[in-house]
Amino acid sequence: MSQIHASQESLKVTKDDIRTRFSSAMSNMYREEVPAYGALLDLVVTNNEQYLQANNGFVEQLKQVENIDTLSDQRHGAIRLGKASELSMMRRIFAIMGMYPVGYYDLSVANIPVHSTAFRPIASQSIRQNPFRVFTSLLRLELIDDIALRNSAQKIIQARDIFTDKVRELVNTAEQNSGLDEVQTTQFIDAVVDVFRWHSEAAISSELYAKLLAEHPLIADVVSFKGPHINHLTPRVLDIDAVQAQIHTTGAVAKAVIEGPPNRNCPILLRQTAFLAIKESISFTGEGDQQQFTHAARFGEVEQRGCALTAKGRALYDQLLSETRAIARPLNDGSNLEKYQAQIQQVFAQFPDDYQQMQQQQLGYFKYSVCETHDVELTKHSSIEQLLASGLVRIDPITYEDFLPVSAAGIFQSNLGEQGEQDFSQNPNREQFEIDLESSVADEFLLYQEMQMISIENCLRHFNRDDFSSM
Ligand code: OOG
Ligand code: NI
Repeated sequence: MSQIHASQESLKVTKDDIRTRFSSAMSNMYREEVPAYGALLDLVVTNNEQYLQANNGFVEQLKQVENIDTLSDQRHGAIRLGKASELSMMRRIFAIMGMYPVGYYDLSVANIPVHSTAFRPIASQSIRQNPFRVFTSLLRLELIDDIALRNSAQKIIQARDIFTDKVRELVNTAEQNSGLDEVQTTQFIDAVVDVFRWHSEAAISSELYAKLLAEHPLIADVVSFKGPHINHLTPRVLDIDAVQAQIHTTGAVAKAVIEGPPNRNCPILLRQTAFLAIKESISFTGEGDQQQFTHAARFGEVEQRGCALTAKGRALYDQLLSETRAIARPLNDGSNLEKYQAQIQQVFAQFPDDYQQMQQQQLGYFKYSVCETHDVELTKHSSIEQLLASGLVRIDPITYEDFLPVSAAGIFQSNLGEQGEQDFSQNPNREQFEIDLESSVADEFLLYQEMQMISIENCLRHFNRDDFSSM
């Protein structure tokens, strides 16, 4: 009793700090385990420094919405889980770091038997402090046609426990005491990083591994191991085209095409590229099972983030992307890269490449803020549009914090080594996902809309308050 009391009173580490420490602990672990990722990080730091030095206007804009000093520390990661109890436990773990499920992604559209969400901070202040996100997928065994294989996979997953007692104990402690103190935080981060470590021994026989691999490499990746190894980490870059051209200097092989929108003056949503998964030798359980396989799962990625789009803007993006892909779909071997790039540039010319137009046409979400210098005579009760037009208020794009299903599918596929045509039969099951998660997933559009609304209200309050004399 007295022990519980003592820990309740000790100083709590904030969720934002736990997330930041966790993100950097994961990065250190991954850097040690996947050397090309370390080389990629170095490349990104240099690229970002050069870009910021050469683009002063951009620095000003970015400062309005983000913490410029930690740009090169910002990243996301991805994991793949096998069963509902793993997903709901992961939700509890991430909540301790201030990361909550946002969005539902159905990857079955790209013939990948998973559905996913992204755990991420939600409040503007928390995002500004550290936007670390984890793209989290749950395997959908029901999409395996071969019933015998489905049953064996299910048995293995049902029997496994990817969490240690220490993790469970600390999660319970955090939930009961509304947080963790300094000592507990260190233990928690160590214990959770261990969950995401790579295991070079598979937890199954080579015979079953081969069967799972033949069914789908992703199924083999989820079912075969003791834990859900982090399969990539992704630092943020400001000029992804420049980084793509240099990925080969890390010693790894770059993915052929950058996913997402084309290069623009006003970046939107998310552009991503990666180096292909490294091939790691694995051993198997069972007397005398000497079979050797190399497993391709772990890779490195970079992302360039731009303006979050409204539902209208997103519909336009989706429409233009389908138009492009109806004419040229990017092949993993890069053989049609030039044709695809020319095509996407041409089709996306229909998407205004200008923040003012994007704001006027309600295609993007913006943060409104009061300009520091203003000598125009103030009028009470002016609307936000009037304040904007008179230059008293500025707009800056709100950064997109989420993911894109078609891009995610491209990332999955380039790293699973699949070359074939995609089977786009949609099969979403958000309801089941939320049951398994034991929570609903937040609607990304509502979150951005709220951020925009709050910024507008702050401006209106600033200019339209009754007490003008004190300004
Ligand atoms: C996740 C791929 C999705 C992204 O950046 O779109 C992703 C995975 O391969 O498990 O991380
Ligand atoms: Ni990713």
